[in-house]
Amino acid sequence: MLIRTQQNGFNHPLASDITPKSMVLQRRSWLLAAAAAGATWATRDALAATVAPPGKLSALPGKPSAVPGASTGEAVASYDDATSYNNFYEFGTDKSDPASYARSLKPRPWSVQVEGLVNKPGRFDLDALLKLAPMEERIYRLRCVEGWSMVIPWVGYSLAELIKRVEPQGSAKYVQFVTLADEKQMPGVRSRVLNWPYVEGLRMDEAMHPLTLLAFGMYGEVLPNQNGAPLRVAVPWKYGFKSAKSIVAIRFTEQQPKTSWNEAAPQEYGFYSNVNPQVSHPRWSQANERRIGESVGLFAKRRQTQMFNGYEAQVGQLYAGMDLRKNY
Ligand SMILES: Nc1nc2c(c(=O)[nH]1)N[C@H]1C(S)=C(S)[C@@H](COP(=O)(O)O)O[C@H]1N2
Ligand SMILES: [Mo]
Repeated sequence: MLIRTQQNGFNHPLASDITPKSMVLQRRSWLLAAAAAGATWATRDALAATVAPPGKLSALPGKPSAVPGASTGEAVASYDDATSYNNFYEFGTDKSDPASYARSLKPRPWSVQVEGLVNKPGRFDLDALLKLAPMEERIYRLRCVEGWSMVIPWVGYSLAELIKRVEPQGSAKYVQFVTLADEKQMPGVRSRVLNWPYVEGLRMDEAMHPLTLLAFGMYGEVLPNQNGAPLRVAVPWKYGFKSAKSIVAIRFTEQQPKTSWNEAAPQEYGFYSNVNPQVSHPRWSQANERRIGESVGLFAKRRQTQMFNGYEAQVGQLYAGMDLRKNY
C-alpha cells in the first residue's frame, strides 16, 4: 500500500513471487484419492478438511462450508507463498518482514474485548471463541489493493455467530475491529507508518453477512503469526486491508468508525473498499491482478479483477442504490 515516503515498491518481484508453487490437494483430489484407495474410516475422517494440512502448526480442521460462495474452486496458494508474502505492517512494510519478525508475537493467552452498543458485552477468551461455533473451511480469494491476489483456505466461522450472541442494540450500525499494537511483540509499531493500533470496520449488514469470516486457522491448522494469529477477519469481497489481523477488540458503534488506511490516505482508501475493477485507485488501475505463485519470469500473467472479487452474486445487494465511485 502506498505511502509516498516509502521504498517498498510493491511492483518489485520478490523471490517468493517466482517460486513455482507446489500443488495443494483440494477436495476433489481428496475424494478421488480416497475412492481409489477404497475409503477407510481414516480417509473419511481426513475428508472433514478439504485442504491437506502442512503439518507445521496445531491442527484446526474445518468442515467444508455450506455458505454460498464459500469455495472459489480455484487452486489454493502454496502454504509457502501464503506465509511468506504478507502485509502486516506491525512487523514491517516489506512483504517478507512478517515471516521474518512475527515469531515474537504471542498468540496465547489471548482474549477479545467485545464492547459498545450490545446487550452482552464482555471479554471472550480465545478458548471460548474457538468453541463458540463449528469450524468451517472457506476457500476465499484475497485481493490486495496493491494488485495481487491469492486463494487461501481459511478455517473459522461466520462473524455473525459471535455478533448474534452479544445481542447488538438497534442503534449499532457499524462494527470496528481493533488489533494488537504492542511494541514489545511487534517491531513495526515503533515506526509511524500508520496510526496504531490498526483499526478497521464494517457496516453491520456487512459484518453479519455469512461470508464475513472470523478466522482462527488456515490450511487445516491454526493461523501462523504472520497471517494474524490467533484470530482475524476475512472479508473476501473487499480489498485485503479490510481483513484485520490479530484482533483484540470488537466495538459496536452508531457512527462509521475510524479505519487506519482511511486516516492515512482518505482520498485513496475509503471505508467500503469493495473490490471493483471499474474504480481505479488514484495512482493505479484496479482492472487486473497478479495471482501470487502463478507467474514465473519477467512477463507476469495478469488476471481480470472481478466485481466484488467474484462475490457479486452473494453481496451485490448490500450496495443496491449506492454510488460505488463515491463510496469507494
Ligand atoms: N493488523 C493488521 N491487519 C492487516 C494488515 C496489517 O498491516 N495489520 N494488512 C492488511 C492487508 S493490506 C492485507 S492484503 C491482508 C494480508 O493478509 P495475509 O498476509 O494473510 O495474506 O491483511 C490485512 N490485515
Ligand atoms: Mo493489502
